[in-house]
Amino acid sequence: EDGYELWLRYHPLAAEQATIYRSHATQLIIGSATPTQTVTREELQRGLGGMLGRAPPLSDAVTSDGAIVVGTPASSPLIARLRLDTKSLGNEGYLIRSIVVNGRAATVIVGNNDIGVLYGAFHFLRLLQTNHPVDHLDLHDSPRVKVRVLDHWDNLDGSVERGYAGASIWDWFKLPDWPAPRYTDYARTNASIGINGVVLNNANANSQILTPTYLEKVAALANVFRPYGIRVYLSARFSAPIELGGLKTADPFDPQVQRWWRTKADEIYKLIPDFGGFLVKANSEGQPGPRDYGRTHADGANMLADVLAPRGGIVMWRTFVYSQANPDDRAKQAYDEFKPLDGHFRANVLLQVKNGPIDFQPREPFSPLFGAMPKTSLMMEFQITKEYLGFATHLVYLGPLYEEVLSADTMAHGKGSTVAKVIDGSLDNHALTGVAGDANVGSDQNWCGSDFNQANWYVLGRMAWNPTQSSRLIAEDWVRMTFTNDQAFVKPVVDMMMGSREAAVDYMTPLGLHHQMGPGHHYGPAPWDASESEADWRPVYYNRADSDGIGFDRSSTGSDAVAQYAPPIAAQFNDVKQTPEELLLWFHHVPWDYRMRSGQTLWYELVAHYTHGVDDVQQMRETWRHLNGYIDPERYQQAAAFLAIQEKEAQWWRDACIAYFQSLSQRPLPPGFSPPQHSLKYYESLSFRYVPGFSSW
Ligand code: BDP
Repeated sequence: EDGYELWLRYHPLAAEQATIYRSHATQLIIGSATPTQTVTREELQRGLGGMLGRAPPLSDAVTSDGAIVVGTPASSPLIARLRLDTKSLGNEGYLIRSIVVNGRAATVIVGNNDIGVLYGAFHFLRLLQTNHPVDHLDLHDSPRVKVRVLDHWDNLDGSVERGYAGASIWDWFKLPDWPAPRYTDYARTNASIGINGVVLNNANANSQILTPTYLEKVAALANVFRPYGIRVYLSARFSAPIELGGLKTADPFDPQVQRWWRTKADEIYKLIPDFGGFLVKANSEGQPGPRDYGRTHADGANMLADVLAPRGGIVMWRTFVYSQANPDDRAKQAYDEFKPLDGHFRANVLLQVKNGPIDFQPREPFSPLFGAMPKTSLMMEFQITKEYLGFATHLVYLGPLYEEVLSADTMAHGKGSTVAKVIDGSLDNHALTGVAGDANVGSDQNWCGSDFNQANWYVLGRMAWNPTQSSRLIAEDWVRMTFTNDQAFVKPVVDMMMGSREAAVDYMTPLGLHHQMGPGHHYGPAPWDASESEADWRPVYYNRADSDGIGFDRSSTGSDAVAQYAPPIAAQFNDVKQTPEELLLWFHHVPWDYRMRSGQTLWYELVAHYTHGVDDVQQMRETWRHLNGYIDPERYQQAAAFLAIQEKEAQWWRDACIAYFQSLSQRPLPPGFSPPQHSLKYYESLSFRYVPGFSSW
């Protein structure tokens, strides 16, 4: 067991269960006239064959009870005759129903299009994988979000920015002639959770990807992905007309620049007729952009959007901008820059907004852009790779983080204006909607650097499909599919996963602290660090700790970032007493002796939270220790070893942070809490030269 099969393992089911299911899988009626139909058939044969011991024989007609009938009304006269109501399913939806066909009990998996049918087939397989009864099925589902993409931060040299699962899975050197089988497995995996787009290259883009040599390689990947309903997108470097076209400018208003992009788009669409479009990181962290020419982000995005619109392409334009010339408060800058542009973007532009105002911290409040740009389509950007959450070795299930953000109420149109409704377009009636996840996939045999990290890929796909789903139920599906259906294993593991994110918040950045990680590589604690060249890359900029207290004053007496939220939320965050304590130090600078709701001081609670985080990880290890024997030794032992690393590093985080903050608070440790294992000097002296995912050495 090396984790390669992810959640699509299809291992033999327990004998009793398999016997029941076999009577519901006696024959398979499915076309193979299109590539998508063919891969759907193959997946069902593989899945049913694996789980039941043999795949049901293919048939043209329903002749026995237990038939499975799969397809679209347009491609199957048999399905057309059933006159199922498929209107509500849209382009990508499906229904799965137990009905009588030709006097025989059958299960039908039907969509309006082949891709919906493929999604339905994966859902049906999941029912078996999770031991769900299949005799009275009446399911239908369709995605609530249109563009569901993975953003790869993969560089052309094979490195992956913030990648903790080995090198890039794209072997550019061997493409286009060698489309490795792994690409097909990648596509199957994505389709199984409804991902329908892939941005192949890093948002910090190299314009080489737009050269004919690379576009041929991109086209080869697109050919592999197409049957699985997956479009390719590319990160475009805004200055490509200069670098590749020899122009003197990349000014979006320059006719030559516009012509260059039009010709480039023609070239791309000739090779890849269903090319999805561009992702652009502009005027952010040194990337070129329209601001270099005195133009706005809307000017830049619209120029590219106009080029792509005739071919159905879109632009995903990132709002992750902060100017280092303006260190007032980085948290305010995306809003300041983009909010005034509301209503200025073309219909085929999606603004890609990170979930919080800073940068994928263990906990952030939702970005104030959600709800603030009603005339613009905003898509969500979540990070799947755990840059700030312990890399590959910490067990942190991100479902609760995603759920917390999506269920947050922006109050933009009164109560119930959740972030999920901004994202699925229902709040302001947007048809173009999207969710992106910054991928955690690499060339490691287990794809994600650890088996538990696979759950984060899984939950991203499921929540992109339906942003109101429960992360606990998704975790349960994942555990059953990935490990076992044994309830004695499933329950404690799901509980452990659900608590894991809060544990990481506690041992890293409790009570609203943020960005306390080591400079540059973001590995380990460094709350004292002021070595970075830019103020807003320094942990001390964010914690503002001194002898009086700790926290970033973003209230009206400070940076006033709170004013970017809708009035009721702004009022809540502005008031130290009403601010949820989990975000206290995000919004307020608070004295060490400040009285918390528990009646204890802030200093006490800070120490208690750090300690609690470590205790939680110890508890996770304990839970895992009791589960030896339920799963294969290979995956069991790796998780056990990684939990040991996590415990060691949680302790390091706690001790280093307490040592530093104690040097400022000058308070004794509250009774009952053990002192840091080493001196502050020791923690400060640690340095890490070679850390994965960070190549700027
Ligand atoms: C930060 C990463 C950096 C990325 C940047 C981005 O530290 O490596 O390039 O975000 O999203 O999280 O563009």
